[in-house]
Amino acid sequence: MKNKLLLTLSLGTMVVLGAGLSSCKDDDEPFVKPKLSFEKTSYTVNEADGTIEVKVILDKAYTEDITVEFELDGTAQDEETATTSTPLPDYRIVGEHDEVEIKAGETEGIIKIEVDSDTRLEDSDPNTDPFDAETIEIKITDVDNENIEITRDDETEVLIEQEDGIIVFLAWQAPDNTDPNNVKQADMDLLVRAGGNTSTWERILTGSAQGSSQSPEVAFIPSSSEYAAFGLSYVYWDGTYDPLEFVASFIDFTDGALEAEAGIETFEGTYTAANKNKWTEETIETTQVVQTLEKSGTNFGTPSDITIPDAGSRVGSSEKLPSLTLIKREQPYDLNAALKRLKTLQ
Ligand SMILES: [Ca+2]
Ligand SMILES: [Ca+2]
Ligand SMILES: [Ca+2]
Ligand SMILES: [Ca+2]
Repeated sequence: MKNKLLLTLSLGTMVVLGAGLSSCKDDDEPFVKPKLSFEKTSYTVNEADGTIEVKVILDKAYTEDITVEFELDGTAQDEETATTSTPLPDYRIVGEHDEVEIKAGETEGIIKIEVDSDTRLEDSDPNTDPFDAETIEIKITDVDNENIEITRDDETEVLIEQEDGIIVFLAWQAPDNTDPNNVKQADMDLLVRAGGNTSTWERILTGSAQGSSQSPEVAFIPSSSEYAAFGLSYVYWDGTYDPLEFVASFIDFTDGALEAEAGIETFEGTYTAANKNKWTEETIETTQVVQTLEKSGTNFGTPSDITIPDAGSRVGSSEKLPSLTLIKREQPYDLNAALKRLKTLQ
C-alpha cells in the first residue's frame, strides 16, 4: 500500500515537471550545446600514405572559435616524444602538437598527421600473421568553451599498416666447432646504399649489422622509396671461414605479409679471407657494392648477380658512416618480428 502511494506521488511530480518544460519551450528555443566528437572511431592508413587527416566535428556550428585539446597514445612513435631510448618516430603532428581549432561558424577541425615511410618492418603483435598495424590513439581531453559538449565519441584510433617493399635477407655458414683447433665461424653485415642509378650512390639507406656469428642480417626497402637504385654490400666483417659461403634472398612483402612462395629470389656467393674487412680498418675505402637492385615506380626489378671483389667487402670505416649508428639502433625494435617469421621460411 505504501509502495503504491510513493508511485502515485512520483507520477504526480513528473506531470508537474513536464508542464514546466513545455511552458519553457513556448518562450524561446532553448540553447542546446553543440556536440563535439571525432568524425570516425578509427582510420586505417598505410605508412606510404604521407599526410593524413583526422577530423573533430561539431553537430552544429558555434559562434566563436573553439580550441580542442587532445592527447596521443598508441604503439606508433610520435616524433615529439621520441628519445634515444624509444623507437624511431613513425609520425609527426603538423602544427600544434596537442590542440586543434574549429573556427566560428564551422563544424570541423583537422588534425594533420605526417606518417613516415621508413626502412623498418613494424608489427604491433609479432605472434600473429599478417603484421599488425601500429596505432595512434587520439583522445579529446578538453575544450576551451563551456558551451560545447564533449560526447562519448571522444576517442579515435589511427591504424598504420606496414608498407609494402622487399626484404633483403643475408644468410651465411653457421659456426662449425667440430674441430676445436680449427673453429670456423663468420660475422657478416648487410648494408643497402641508394641512389638515382646503379653508378651514383647518394647515401646508405638502411642495413643490419649485428655482432654475431649467427645468420641472418635482414633489411627492408620500401616500395615507396624515392630512390630508383639500391646497392647491396655483404660485408665479411670478421671470422675464420675461408672460403665463406653466403646467400642473399629477396622476399616480397605485400599487404602486411611475406610472400613466401612466389616472391623469393636467392643468389649465392663465396668470399675468401681476402674479402674480410673490419669496420675499424681504415685502409680500404672502396665501396664494395656486390649486387644491385633497381626499381621503377613502386616495382622492383630482378637483382643483378653477385660480383665478388678481389679484396674487401665493406664500405669504409664506421667513423665515416654515421648512418651505421642508426642501423645498429634500428635492429632491436623492428626486425625481430620479421626475423621470427623469416626463420620459419628457411
Ligand atoms: Ca614504429
Ligand atoms: Ca613506421
Ligand atoms: Ca615500416
Ligand atoms: Ca653481423
